[in-house]
Amino acid sequence: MKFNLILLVIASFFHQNLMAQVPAPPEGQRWVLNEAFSDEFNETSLNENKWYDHHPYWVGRAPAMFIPTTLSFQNGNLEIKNFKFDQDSIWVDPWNGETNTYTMGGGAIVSKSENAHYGFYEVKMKASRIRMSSTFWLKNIWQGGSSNAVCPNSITELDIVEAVGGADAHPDFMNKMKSNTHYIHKECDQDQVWHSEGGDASVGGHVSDDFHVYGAHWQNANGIQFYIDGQPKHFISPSTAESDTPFSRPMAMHMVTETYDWVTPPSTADLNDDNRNTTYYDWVRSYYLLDVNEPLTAATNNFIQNSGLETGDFTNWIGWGGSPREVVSDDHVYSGNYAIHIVGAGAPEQVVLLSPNTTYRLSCYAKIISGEIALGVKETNTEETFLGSIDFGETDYTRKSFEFTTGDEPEVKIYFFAENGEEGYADEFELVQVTNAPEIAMPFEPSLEFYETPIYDFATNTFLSKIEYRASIDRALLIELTNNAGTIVDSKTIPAFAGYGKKSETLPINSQLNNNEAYTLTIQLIPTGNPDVVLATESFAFSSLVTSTENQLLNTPLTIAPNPGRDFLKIAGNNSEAFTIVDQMGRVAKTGVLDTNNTIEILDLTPGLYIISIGTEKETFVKIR
Ligand SMILES: [Ca+2]
Ligand SMILES: [Ca+2]
Repeated sequence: MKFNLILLVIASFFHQNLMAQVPAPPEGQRWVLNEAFSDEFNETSLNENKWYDHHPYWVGRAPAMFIPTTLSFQNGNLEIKNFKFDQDSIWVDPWNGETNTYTMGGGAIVSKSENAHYGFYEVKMKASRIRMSSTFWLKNIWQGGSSNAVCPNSITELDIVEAVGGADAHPDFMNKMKSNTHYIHKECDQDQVWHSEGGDASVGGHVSDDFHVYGAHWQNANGIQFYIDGQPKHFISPSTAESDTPFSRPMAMHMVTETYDWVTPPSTADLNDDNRNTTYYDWVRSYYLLDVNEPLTAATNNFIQNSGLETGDFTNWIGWGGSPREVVSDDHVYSGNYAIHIVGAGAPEQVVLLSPNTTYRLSCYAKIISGEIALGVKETNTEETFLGSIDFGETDYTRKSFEFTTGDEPEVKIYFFAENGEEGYADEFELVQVTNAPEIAMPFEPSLEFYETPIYDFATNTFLSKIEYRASIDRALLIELTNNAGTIVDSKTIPAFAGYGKKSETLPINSQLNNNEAYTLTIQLIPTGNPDVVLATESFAFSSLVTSTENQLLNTPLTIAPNPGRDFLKIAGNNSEAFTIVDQMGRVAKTGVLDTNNTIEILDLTPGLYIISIGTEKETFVKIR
């Protein structure tokens, strides 16, 4: 049985976070910074570990060629300053033999990693005011590296924002966040076909007047939610004309200024005007979702071969049973083109050689049609010594992981085991050695709040707290119950790993709460091992209504309307009955007898939360101003 102990919220429920504009994470997960696609641009030169200073696959759309010298760093911004060439440049495209004349320089920075996948991507940008674009987008290349490497073949492109600050003939590009999705499809020996779905929303001003934060939550293969300055705006479902899961492949990140074939190129005067010719990027930040209780580890090799099943078959895998046990290519795939499908009893398995007496983390994405399917690992010796496992029961794809430590035997077998009657899918298996990641500061100001009212469970004498927190580095969370006198009744400390997370945590109470005593449940974000420094805090004050004999929060509740109320309460009860109203500290605020209309005047009560008792019945109500 669960009872709600609503009582009084002392601290504010809502916090403004001016640094990161990420949407709230799902319960049990947290947003963590995706470093390969994040940069504050506060240095004096480009971080060459992360970025190309040009486009690795493209010289640019004539007449603007990508030129590294357009890039510079000033005032904490990356600037791309477009400019007019002293003389024209002729360039022959080696791919198609086309000759183009280039007359001006644009700029491009492109991520060296091509592994941007589901997550949140945002840029703080001020567009130039010429007829060239200021952009932020993700794109991949043909699978296999060229259009004919495999067929059918595809490219996906996610244009988060394309602004053209000087596009007088196309005002939408000056006032709106223009977004697009392209699925470029090519059948064997045929021309490529584009399937595009776009969307836009008003920026609330001219794109060249101010910096704005343009964000996109790439949720899954079928949907992207776009944001302007932290506010959700348009949503795009990419075309499913060629694939049920069109946006499943990872991409590279691009920040680029271009000329378009549908906009007259900028004038020389515009290109020479330093007040108009520059696009400014203050920062770019990217995040992905991780289990709220999983520490960040340094990137190490994935020991699982064919981990995403992208060979299209069980290459490198073994297994037994399954009816069927198969590699599928349908809308049950998590990413790429293939995933595992298993109907129990059976298990796809893989033998992996690790190091002895070493700690590893095994994870995969899975979704379950029926039952609970276990991802596990055991030794390959005859005893098949069990090393660890985790169960999946989620009907939507969820990533789960667990750690295990090898014994003296370095060879292990991983499995995804479905019992009779169980069915599920799995993709993106990962087995990595656990080593501490270098600590990075994430752009999250410390914050804490209860995102749901704490619940007291009588059966187990525990509090359930639903806690939302933000932490720039790994921190700890102190959960504490104190009584009226400020004495700690019970407390516990848990990790709050760097990021923006939502975790559900229980606090067992080892004593009986006293009837009508005031208690406070407090949560504090603290540096690990240092409870004397409080980075953020939030508390709930409440008056326990636990009676020692009945062990009940409330007896049969009364029917009260309106609740919250301002002037009168109307009670479903008998007139002439006596009532008592106490405040949340247990103090009597009003007593009386129900009138013939069963109403009670509450005009004289100060706003807040009260408990009314009539006979053996009790109920809480809120008096509003
Ligand atoms: Ca900056
Ligand atoms: Ca896959």
